[in-house]
Amino acid sequence: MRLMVATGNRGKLAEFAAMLGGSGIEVLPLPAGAETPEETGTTLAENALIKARACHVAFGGASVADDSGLFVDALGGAPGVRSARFAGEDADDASNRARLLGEMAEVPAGLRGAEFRCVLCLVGEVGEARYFQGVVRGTIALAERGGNGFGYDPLFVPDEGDGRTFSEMLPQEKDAISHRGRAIALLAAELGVAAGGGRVTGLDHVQVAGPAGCEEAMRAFYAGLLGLEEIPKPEPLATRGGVWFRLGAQQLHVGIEKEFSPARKAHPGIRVTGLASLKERLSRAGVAVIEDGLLEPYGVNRFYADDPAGNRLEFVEIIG
Ligand code: ITT
Repeated sequence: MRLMVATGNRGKLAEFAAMLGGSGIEVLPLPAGAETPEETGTTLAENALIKARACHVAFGGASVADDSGLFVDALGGAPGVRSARFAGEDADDASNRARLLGEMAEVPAGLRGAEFRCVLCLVGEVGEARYFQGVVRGTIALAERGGNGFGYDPLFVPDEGDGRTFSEMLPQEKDAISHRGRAIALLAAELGVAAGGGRVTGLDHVQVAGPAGCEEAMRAFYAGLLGLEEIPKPEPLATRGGVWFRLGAQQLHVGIEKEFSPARKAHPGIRVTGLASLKERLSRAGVAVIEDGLLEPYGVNRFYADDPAGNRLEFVEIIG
């Protein structure tokens, strides 16, 4: 599949290429000389649609656009949708950062919270639009640090990190937790590919169990991250809690237990192709991967990871 990324921002394009390259999706930049349209929307989603739609109309085929911004608590959510033009119509990354530092000069350490938000809009072959979102929380540093990334990266310290700014991280470290990385992972799942390659083809089985209230986290993990298709609850079980997914010819039931005991961990086996890239994708999303490697003499390559409810999953690649 070919996917044109409707952006004039080289930093964004590099992140799309890094995450989707090798997945079987051919990531194309805008043709030389092509420009993105004026962003007249008032929300990230409206602007993402404007850019993706214009690209689809001009060049045909599937197009994706990203609209993103930095929302700073102490500035009432500014610069937000106007992040690219924070320092004025001729702003560039350096002048935007300088203005942000200026506005934050008097704001004490405990009140420097902020978040990056990203909305991707995918306009498919026949013109239908689908949206994917990602958010990352953090704080605004007192001074710029680091040389990687782009935009506000030298000033953004993610809460899930170790105190480094995005610019001090390796690109793959940023992608694993960033607003765009999260949105691209959801896009990849929707397209049926692992961000980084591979496709979940089917599972053997089975019932896993989680504590009350974990449904959304389990859905985000199984549907969002693994890309499994959620299906309606089977009729006789319509009143029972939980979420169902298709597993090849069978079904996976993620049950919600009132008195969940982590000691009752399930151990479902999940057959995949592209095991290495799935492992990479899970690692990028912060899911601990427990290495096991190639088990002779069966010729079975496998690894284990824990889902949000603590169920240990076995991912298996049958070779040959
Ligand atoms: P396109 O519209 O051509 O995609 P743009 O840079 O104008 O590129 P936006 O309109 O979405 O993109 O504006 C996003 C602003 O937020 C821009 O100033 C970016 O530098 C900044 N930004 C978005 N994602 C970022 C990230 O991952 N790291 C740092 N800054 C980011």
